[in-house]
Amino acid sequence: MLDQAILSGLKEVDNEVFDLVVSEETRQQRQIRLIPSENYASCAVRAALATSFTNKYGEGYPGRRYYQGQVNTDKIENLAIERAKQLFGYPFANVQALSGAPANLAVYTAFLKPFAGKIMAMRLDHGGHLTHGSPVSVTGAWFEISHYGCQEDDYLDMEKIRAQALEFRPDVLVCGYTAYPRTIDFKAFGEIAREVGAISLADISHIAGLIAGGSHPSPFPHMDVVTFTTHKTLRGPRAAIILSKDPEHADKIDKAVFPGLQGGPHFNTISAIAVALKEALSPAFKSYTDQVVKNAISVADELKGRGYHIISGGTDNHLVLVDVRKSCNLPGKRVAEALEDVGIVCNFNTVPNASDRQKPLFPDGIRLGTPSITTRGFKENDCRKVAELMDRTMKNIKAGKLEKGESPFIDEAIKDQIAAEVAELATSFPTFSWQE
Ligand code: DSN
Repeated sequence: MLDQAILSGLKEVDNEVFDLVVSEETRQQRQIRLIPSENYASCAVRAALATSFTNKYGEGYPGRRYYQGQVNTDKIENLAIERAKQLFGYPFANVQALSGAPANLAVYTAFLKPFAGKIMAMRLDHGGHLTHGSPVSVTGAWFEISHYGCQEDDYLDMEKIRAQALEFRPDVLVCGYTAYPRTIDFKAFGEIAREVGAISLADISHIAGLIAGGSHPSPFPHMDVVTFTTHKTLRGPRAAIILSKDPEHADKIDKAVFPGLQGGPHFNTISAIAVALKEALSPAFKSYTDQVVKNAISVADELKGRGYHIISGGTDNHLVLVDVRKSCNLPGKRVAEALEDVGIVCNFNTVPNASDRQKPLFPDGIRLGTPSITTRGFKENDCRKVAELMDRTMKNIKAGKLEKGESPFIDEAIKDQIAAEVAELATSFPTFSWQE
């Protein structure tokens, strides 16, 4: 729960906001949250977000500011930088980018000529990100893009990616994904980038926590630059970090972040990053990340055993993609909405090798992740129970066209029964639990 002193201060001033905070807190306790990019930050991280560091301006970098009064802000930023370097092994870290999209834009700004640079990255519907050159993002409008995708077995083929890179000759080669359940071969990506003279960029937003805990191989020393949000598996505040290993690269990145793209950094957020990184350096964090992966494997195995089509046949990380069109002839959106109706919150999501009916807003799949439930203390058996509740829900969803306002459920009593079991399971766990 939030610090009671902060909450009571809020209640006195603004009841409307207070009520929404309490309502959201309750939702997060009562639901089983399977969105792989979400988590529960610790009380310490959230306390750091609410301090007087929010009152301070400080354009520039430690020791080189455009504002006076930096006696504490320089120390807090240096602390976050040192912990990021220690955790990920890179010699340079920028902790000012406001979130993942601005962090990626800063890297492109640092290394690409405006309207002339070339980026090669994963296509959005196979698990890339908007900022990896999607046409609806400025990264797709401002730069020349070549997208790669998964093969028929849903895995990446590094030889094909190499051949494409040799032909396209990107300035920046991007790996790192929002919906790829398998291990990323950073060594191979780094080698291809060096062969074609590109900067190698790993956007590890989804798996930063797993890498920090040693549950996924590290991009160091293979990738030149690494970006990541700090609030996903890493379990910090909503922010981003950019790592690099060459001093010239680090200088270009710093200049791109400030003054290139941003003004004053958010020191309350930077202090919360520092806290999250300290937590991630602890042995308990490694137990958490190992359990995240074990839990994801349990969800995948249980659903697979119940006949569901799991993309790539399983998972090596925190997420599971299910092709529900192939599994039960249902659209992803209807499944995600019905699951939310029983208290299980996931994403409807595009999947590779989908039917020709798949569209971004009407995809064939759902995306599940285990970081949040692992933070709560769920273990493999609990995850198998979650998969069983999902299976019962999906078997109770109507196929075919629904009339406007028509319930997607075949039997409302079954839906109510599942919803009660979901609430009981969810509330039997705290929202945050350190585990040894
Ligand atoms: N929003 C992130 C995700 O959910 O994967 C990507 O930015």
